[in-house]
Amino acid sequence: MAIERTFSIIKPDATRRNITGKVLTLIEDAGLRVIAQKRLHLTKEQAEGFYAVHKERPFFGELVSFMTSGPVVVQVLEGENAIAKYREVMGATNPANAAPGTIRKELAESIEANTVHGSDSPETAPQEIAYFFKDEEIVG
Ligand code: RTP
Ligand code: MG
Repeated sequence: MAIERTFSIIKPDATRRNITGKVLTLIEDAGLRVIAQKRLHLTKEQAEGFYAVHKERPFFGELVSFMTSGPVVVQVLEGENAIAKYREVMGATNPANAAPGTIRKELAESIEANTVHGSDSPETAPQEIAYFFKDEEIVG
């Protein structure tokens, strides 16, 4: 299996509850390695740009206000099959539908305040990484 990189955001509901370490434990326990990380407070423009794919969706405005409601932690994760593996570790978008042991089942508050973001494909992962990180900030 290929070693891949994926992009992760620990969302404002997790920084507000001071549980970023619990999220990180589930990430590392799954065999994923954090090779870049920083804490940011997203601007409205950054959040709108990042989630531009959802701009026609009814929840877009609320999503942008949630994602700018507090600090986030952005990360690059590396590991075997990292993109699909992290989606598995995250669990379903709605925590009510997420499998036991997943980040969203164990830690998320709601379909919106769902604790983590992860890239959904080999096309989006490098684009999302480049949106937040310069090459020299990533130490593999
Ligand atoms: P993400 O992009 O954050 O990794 O989550 P995802 O792929 O599982 O879900 P996606 O459909 O891409 O939705 C992006 C984020 O928008 C919020 N959302 N709110 N109120 C709603 O019905 C609703 N649906 C989605 C969530 O924060 C979701 O993660
Ligand atoms: Mg998504």
